[in-house]
Amino acid sequence: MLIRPSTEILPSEITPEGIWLNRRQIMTGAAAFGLAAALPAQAAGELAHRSSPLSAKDDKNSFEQITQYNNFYEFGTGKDDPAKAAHSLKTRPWNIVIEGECEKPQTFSIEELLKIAPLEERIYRLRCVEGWSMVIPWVGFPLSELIKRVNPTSKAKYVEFISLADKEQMPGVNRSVLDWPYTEGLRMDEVMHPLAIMAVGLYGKVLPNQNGAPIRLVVPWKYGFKSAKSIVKIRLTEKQPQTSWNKAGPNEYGFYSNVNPEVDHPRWSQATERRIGEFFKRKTLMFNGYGDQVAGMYKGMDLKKLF
Ligand SMILES: Nc1nc2c(c(=O)[nH]1)N[C@H]1C(S)=C(S)[C@@H](COP(=O)(O)O)O[C@H]1N2
Ligand SMILES: [Mo]
Repeated sequence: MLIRPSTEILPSEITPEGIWLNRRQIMTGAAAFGLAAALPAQAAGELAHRSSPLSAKDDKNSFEQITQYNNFYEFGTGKDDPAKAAHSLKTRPWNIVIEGECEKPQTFSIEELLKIAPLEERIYRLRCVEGWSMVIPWVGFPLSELIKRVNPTSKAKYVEFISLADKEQMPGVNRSVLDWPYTEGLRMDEVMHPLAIMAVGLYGKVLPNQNGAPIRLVVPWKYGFKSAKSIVKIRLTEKQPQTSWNKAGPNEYGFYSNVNPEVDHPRWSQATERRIGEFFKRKTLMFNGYGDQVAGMYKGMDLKKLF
């Protein structure tokens, strides 16, 4: 067995499950030689968390599926590009600046963000607008808990989420496939909904870079593209913010983007989906199956027009 000194083990190597297990073996080996103290326990990437009654009962996709089949255009447009390229993302130091319509605009370090509220495992379905879906055991905390900290003013009607766009770390940002930085937006009631979370991990461990490390949004009743990755800025606004996908295709990607099997994408049907790992297609559920909890927010709205 090859035992490397701990300084040679990069954080980017720790995240994929196989490598983490490998590292555990390394630690066992190191302990046998009395070297365990040189390896901080935290480096294993485990996140203390509790379970949540808001988790879906669906079978989870595997760690491998969740971390090898991604959309993260900052690292390329291929499904396997993020897993190959996202090692160059530096996740420390990391801050989220919160500004705009709030009484207490402020900057939160990732260390502070990890302590906003107790971390919970939330097993959620993710439905990509392209027609595939997965079930992912996120670790995170309610987005509402973060937004409450800045005391939104009465003018705060929407919230804009802005991802990192650094050409040095993100090769895909050199190509103008989207108007960088990647931005998304939600209405204030959506932001405060208990299902909306900021995820910092999955499968009980720190978020792999390709899944939006160190912190990303997850809004399970909307198409996957609303769940912006690697967020560096949050802006509370009076007017509905622009979003990258809406700018790229205004008649294809609306502001709301609620999962809706009855409203087709102009180029394909949204009635069915393929769960990654399954052969037969499934019927897509209204609001991705979260209708009991979220439909009330859209009462009286024409969801064909406000898609
Ligand atoms: N910054 C950023 N966030 C992003 C994307 C992206 O390209 N850039 N892709 C979105 C899309 S289309 C989907 S389906 C989900 C995929 O999340 P996952 O790779 O963790 O499953 O991330 C979303 N968040
Ligand atoms: Mo997506």
